[in-house]
Amino acid sequence: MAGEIYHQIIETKSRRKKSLAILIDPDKTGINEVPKLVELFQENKPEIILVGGSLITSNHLDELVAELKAKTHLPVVLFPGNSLHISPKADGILFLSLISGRNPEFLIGQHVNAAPILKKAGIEVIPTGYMLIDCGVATTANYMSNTTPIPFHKPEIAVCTAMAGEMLGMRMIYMDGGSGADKPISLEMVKKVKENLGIPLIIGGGIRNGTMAKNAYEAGADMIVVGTAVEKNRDLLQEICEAKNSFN
Ligand code: 1GP
Repeated sequence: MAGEIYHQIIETKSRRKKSLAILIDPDKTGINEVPKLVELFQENKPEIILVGGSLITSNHLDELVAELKAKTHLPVVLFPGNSLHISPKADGILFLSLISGRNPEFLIGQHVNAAPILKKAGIEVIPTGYMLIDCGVATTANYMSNTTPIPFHKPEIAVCTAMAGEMLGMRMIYMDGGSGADKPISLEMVKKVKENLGIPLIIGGGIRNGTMAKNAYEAGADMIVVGTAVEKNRDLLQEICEAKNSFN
């Protein structure tokens, strides 16, 4: 169950510091790119490397995780789209329950399949209330999960959903506009959720520069997740880390 990785997240939060997770999509990242990425992470250090996505068509997840682990000391944590996206080589997994949706398959179904595999693998499991927010484009996450995201201008729904997630025992809430979202989640929504939440709040989707990162942190994100922007322009990592460091 939740262990060292979660402990670090909580510890960082309790010191009022911010964290950064870089999301690596196995379909967009070859094994040969790992050394360059790791080099980049040495200068601009995220707290966590997330690996995964809603749909994975490549077959090198295990190899990618192993390579990342071999080359860096950063925790490598799975961000799975379903129970097939598990690598026992990872340090941990965001055990996502898609609480913004009403599809039992992603609330508990996939988890039943995953539980014995995770138990055997012995990797750290972090129960995470996962909330998809409509940020302007149809995302793979919405389509693959067959769920309706929370409307962009309905912070009150997000607040109640996040509160319910915490009451159900989730260890973190991850609000996600989806990979490559047109715009990030509204700062008003982030702020209102934060005001009503005791557990760490993760914000991701459509964060494309240092200002957006700063805004999300300022509104209340304990951790932000950046994928697409850094995938397209590796140099952006420095700008985003600077935004994080301005709080730390
Ligand atoms: C997607 O929150 C992550 O699930 C990251 O989104 O790729 O838009 O940064 P981006």
